[in-house]
Amino acid sequence: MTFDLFDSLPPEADDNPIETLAPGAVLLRRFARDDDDALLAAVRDVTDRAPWRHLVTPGGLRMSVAMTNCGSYGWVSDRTGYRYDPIDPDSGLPWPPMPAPFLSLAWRAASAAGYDGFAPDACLINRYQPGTRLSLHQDRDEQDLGAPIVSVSLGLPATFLFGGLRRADRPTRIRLVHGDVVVWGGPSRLVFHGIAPLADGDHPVLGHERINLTFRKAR
Ligand code: MD6
Ligand code: FE
Repeated sequence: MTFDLFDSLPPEADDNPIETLAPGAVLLRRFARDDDDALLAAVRDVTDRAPWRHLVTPGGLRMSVAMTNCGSYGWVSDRTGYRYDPIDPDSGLPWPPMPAPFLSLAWRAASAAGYDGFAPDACLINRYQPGTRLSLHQDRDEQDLGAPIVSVSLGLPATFLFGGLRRADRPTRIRLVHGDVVVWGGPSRLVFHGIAPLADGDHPVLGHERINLTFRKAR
């Protein structure tokens, strides 16, 4: 595996390797590291207007991840199901617009991964605290499954569970740290994935939290 990874890299990319996780899915280690201040300031602008909340699954369980959204559509879950909604149900207002640093990072990461012209219209923002987990799921509520998803990790490290196309496929465990970006689409677009319970730690920028941004083309 190590041989494949380094063999596929152009020589100048040693300090920013593009690691293939599966066909269509790549890990850009530390790609967003230098954008962290701008991204986190933008997260604060969003959460001032659309505060963190714990959604309820259609089965009635409160999710341990706190969530909010920005962009033209937000992903929401309630007793009636999952959907993309242009209105924040908590405020009755449209979601905050997608901040410029979000759009720029998502476009650059998608492009580096081989997906040109990515123009997300939704960003789901997840907040994890020690013990928070996200159980195995597929992201399949988007209309255009041809577009990739760009996922940015900030703060405490997490163990990403990357499974297969069947729920029963045993996931591989991938450590994601501050600034890591995962881009996936194509044959991996509907892979089951999740986050193992977050281990406690003290991150220099985010303390006891992990924040994840996932950029999508919802419509
Ligand atoms: C997380 N990410 O990293 C959860 N979904 O906190 C996701 O659920 C996810 O990273 C779709 C595509 C990429 C992801
Ligand atoms: Fe997901």
